[in-house]
Amino acid sequence: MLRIHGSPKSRAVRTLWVAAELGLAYDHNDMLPRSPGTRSTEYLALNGNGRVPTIEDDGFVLYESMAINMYLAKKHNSPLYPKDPRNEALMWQWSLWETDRLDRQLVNYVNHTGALPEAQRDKAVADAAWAEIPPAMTVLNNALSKAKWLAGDDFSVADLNVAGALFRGLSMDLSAWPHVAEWLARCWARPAAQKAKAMREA
Ligand SMILES: N[C@@H](CCC(=O)N[C@@H](CS)C(=O)NCC(=O)O)C(=O)O
Repeated sequence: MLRIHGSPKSRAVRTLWVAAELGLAYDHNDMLPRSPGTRSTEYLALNGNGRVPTIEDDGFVLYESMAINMYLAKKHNSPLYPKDPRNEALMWQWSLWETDRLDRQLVNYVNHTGALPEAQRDKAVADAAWAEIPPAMTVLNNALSKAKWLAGDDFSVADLNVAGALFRGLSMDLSAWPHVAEWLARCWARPAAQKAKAMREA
């Protein structure tokens, strides 16, 4: 049995999205980041980082949302996992790229410009994050000006991983990056994405 640890209001939304795409049954430990459950001895034995998401798949423990999504798609022989080695490599490239260039930057920017209570916001953190976001969005926009999807001719885990991470982009002004805006809307219009989004917004 698959068990997914992590609230849809966290990066676990990406894993819940892939699980919906694959039609997987799972047990959900809906646990917010930094909540007591993430600091329990039991959870820290699974993921010593105390972060979410983590999965347990018949005893196999895995954390890091991008890796989890690739693993689940491959294990279930999904067409979302690119078969062609170059497209597979592009999926790795874009997933790692997002983690490096945009992931924490977007979270920091959104948190420190509005999501956190005002007293906890730090303008320096928001500014440092914003210094990195436009160049990365331009890289993504250029790629999407030449191709409909990030790794091959069809929607794949490459798109899911990057679009999942850009969830916060849905509420940002993306007019400077029209190809990103159009692609992001297309990715999040998928029924499985809408299901994950509804869980997040519940
Ligand atoms: N690179 C990790 C990041 C995981 C992560 O930072 N998760 C956040 C929630 S979105 C968390 O659990 N934060 C708790 C903390 O900072 O202690 C992944 O993609 O899974």
